[in-house]
Amino acid sequence: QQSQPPEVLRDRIAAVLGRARDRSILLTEAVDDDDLVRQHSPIMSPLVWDLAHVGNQEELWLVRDVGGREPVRHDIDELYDAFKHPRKDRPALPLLGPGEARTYVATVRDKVFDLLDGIRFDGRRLVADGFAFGMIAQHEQQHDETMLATHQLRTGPPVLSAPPPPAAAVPVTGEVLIPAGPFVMGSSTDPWALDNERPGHLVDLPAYVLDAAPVTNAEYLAFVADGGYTEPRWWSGPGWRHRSSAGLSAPMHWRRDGTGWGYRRFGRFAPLVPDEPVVHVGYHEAEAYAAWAGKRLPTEAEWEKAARWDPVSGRSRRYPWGDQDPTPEHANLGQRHLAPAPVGAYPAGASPLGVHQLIGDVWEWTSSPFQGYPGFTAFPYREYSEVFFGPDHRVLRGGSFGTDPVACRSTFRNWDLPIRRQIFSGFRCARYARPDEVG
Ligand code: AVJ
Ligand code: FE
Repeated sequence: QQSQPPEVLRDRIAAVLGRARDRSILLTEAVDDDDLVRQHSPIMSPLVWDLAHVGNQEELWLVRDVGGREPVRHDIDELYDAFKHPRKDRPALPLLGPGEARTYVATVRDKVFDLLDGIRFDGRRLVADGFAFGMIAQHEQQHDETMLATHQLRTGPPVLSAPPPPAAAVPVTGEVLIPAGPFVMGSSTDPWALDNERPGHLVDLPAYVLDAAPVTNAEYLAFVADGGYTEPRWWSGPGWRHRSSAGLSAPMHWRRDGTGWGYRRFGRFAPLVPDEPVVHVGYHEAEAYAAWAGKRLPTEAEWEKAARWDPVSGRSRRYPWGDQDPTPEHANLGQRHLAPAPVGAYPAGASPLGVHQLIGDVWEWTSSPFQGYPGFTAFPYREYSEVFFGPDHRVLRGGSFGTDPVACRSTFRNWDLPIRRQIFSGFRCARYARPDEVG
């Protein structure tokens, strides 16, 4: 990507920071102060922790590091260091209260806009192309998505609302053959790509077949109805042990009543929409479904090639549809809707080979453990990615309806533990191409 004139970059930074803050405010003003300081699940922070943590990271990286300014609240760094206190312990900490947290984040933001005014986007790598500002906007949006997941976990009457996602516009079924050959995975040139997306490198893949769309509720329900959760042969050893100890029998938030299956979504109960991608499944469940279907999960390289590789030019692009930023016609992103859209709702977002809804709707589990690419170097801090490398975490790709476009592109890598399902996670299946299919 080309460098932009500084005034264009400054406006873009102001826009993405502003959009993130509008969302943080929306998510934290939707509930009362009691609710903000309460822990809705032991695996989530109180919303007020996320809010002040977002401000603290912004203070550390932009106010102090980039701007060289005096600390705003040096005394609270330790409280908002995610590595110092596990989520379950956060409610007992002497956290900033709701009013203090709001004042704090606003004070930090004022200083950031002040220093943004006079900045030159050159010299240090942290500042070049506005990287640190992009990183902080992505960080706030990632926490906004986490706060949205906390909203989904809270009980009580609904406080969030949004128009329903668009209906299916085209039929999308079956699988797509991705021909053998190399493609560029990751990026060394995307200015706001995070450290774990770098460097760009060639990956050569044999031909494979990928589902044209994420697995839907109707498809997943067939697995449930076929006894998928009571049949150990579909599950890995650790998957079956977790299924048994946690007593899993369906995706998180699913409920069965007299008339059939439905889900509780942001405080409302609704019948399952059959052609909507399944959401709130863990890696173990995705893997078991794929085995039941006679398939497997894609590797992250397979997922990324389908989402970037242009068969005409051979080039890797930023999104399945090309290099243009996502619009509401391309993908279900940015919490515009509070649900994934049915399969076929985004024909404009399909890849040239006809793979749909790779971006938005649901994060997609891949079979890949989270690792650094060849030549990886942590930047600017090891605790963003490097400390999570290893076999414990699996990579998720593509973003969900709760992911902002600034934190979503075909190179973006998310990761989580295989048991996690409070996130907006779904999946699609893959398989190796048969010789007769490759031709
Ligand atoms: C990339 C979503 C796994 O929320 O744990 C936020 C992002 N890192 N603050 C997370 C993150 C530091 C991270 N994920
Ligand atoms: Fe964080």
